[in-house]
Amino acid sequence: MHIGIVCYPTFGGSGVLATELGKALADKGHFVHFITYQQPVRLNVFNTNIYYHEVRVPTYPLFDYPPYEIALASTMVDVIINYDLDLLHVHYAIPHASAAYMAKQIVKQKTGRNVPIICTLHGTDITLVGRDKTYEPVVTFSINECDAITAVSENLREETFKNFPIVKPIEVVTNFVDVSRFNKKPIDPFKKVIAPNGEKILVHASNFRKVKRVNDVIKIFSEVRRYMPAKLLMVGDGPERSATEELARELGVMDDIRFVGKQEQIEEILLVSDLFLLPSEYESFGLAALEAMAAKCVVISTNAGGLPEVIIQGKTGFMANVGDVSAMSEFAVSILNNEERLELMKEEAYKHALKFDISNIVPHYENIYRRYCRMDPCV
Ligand code: GMT
Repeated sequence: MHIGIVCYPTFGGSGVLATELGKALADKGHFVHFITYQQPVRLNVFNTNIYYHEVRVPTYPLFDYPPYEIALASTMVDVIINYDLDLLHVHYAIPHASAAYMAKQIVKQKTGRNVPIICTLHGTDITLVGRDKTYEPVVTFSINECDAITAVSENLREETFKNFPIVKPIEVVTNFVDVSRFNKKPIDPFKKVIAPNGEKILVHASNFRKVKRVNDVIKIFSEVRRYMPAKLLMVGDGPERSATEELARELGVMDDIRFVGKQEQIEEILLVSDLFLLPSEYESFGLAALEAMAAKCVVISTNAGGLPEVIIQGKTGFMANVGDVSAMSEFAVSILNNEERLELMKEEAYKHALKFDISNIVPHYENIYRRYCRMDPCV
């Protein structure tokens, strides 16, 4: 098949997922065309089946806000027609679903072809941004105009129906992970640099937005430090970073924390870590938690959104109510003090991650594509 993938090119979960999907589809022989404003960060491989089409947004002194959506729709039209795409798969509804609707109408008028649009809802496009009155009518309309809609968890599917008058079915296709990428030996010298005296290593990775409650990560770590020597790695960057650093200084734990910024090789970090902290206000799924599990990290998180669909309480990790720092800290201390149980849970986390392996999930997307494709069976 000739597949167009539209996504954000950044470290955010939706962009990571879309890029990994495109790479997997290309490995299976499909021709994959990424359409976005920058080379996606995880698109770090050479594959002759992968194309990248950059959306250029020409500026003009009149534009305080350059019209990205129009530039995106025009690029979609160009790629659909010139590369004879079978379908367009857009990730994150805003503004990709409405741009795709526009592109579809233009292609229909120009060529008579009806190009199927598949839209995957990822989380904040529904639970945060999309619900804003400023966007809601366009989001609802454009999602309803898609040929197929998918959500990354049962929870997100329910949230979508609860918050938007969607009149079409939504299929759940969960996030996935390429477990083989995480199934490696940890780099010992790297571990020694971070924890020279064999301290336990905790890690958090996110875009440091409010929804991630990054301050709770620092509070949990500060509690753990009261009971044992430990190190914390903070991966990523975003608006809450400086306030979080400030809190770490206030609590006197900054010397044991490293803010390492955005990292492409997240697996190297996860592989040397013991616990992954994710105290989010909401996660539609929690791809970061799944990647941690694939690297044999025990996850301590909230029970918000779709996280209970990913973590098995007491077996692969531990979940508490949003803001319950003391429950999450208590669990962290108790598991880090129990080497045997820690090792057991790491193995269980890995085993559970295998259920979400790329090989199990990508065929679901291919089945959806085939359903809407011109040819049957699609090639
Ligand atoms: O977590 C973020 O804020 C980034 C966001 C995105 O769309 O890039 O992630 C969302 O999509 C991921 C991939 O489907 C999910 O695993 C994350 O749970 C979800 N984030 C939220 O719902 C907050």
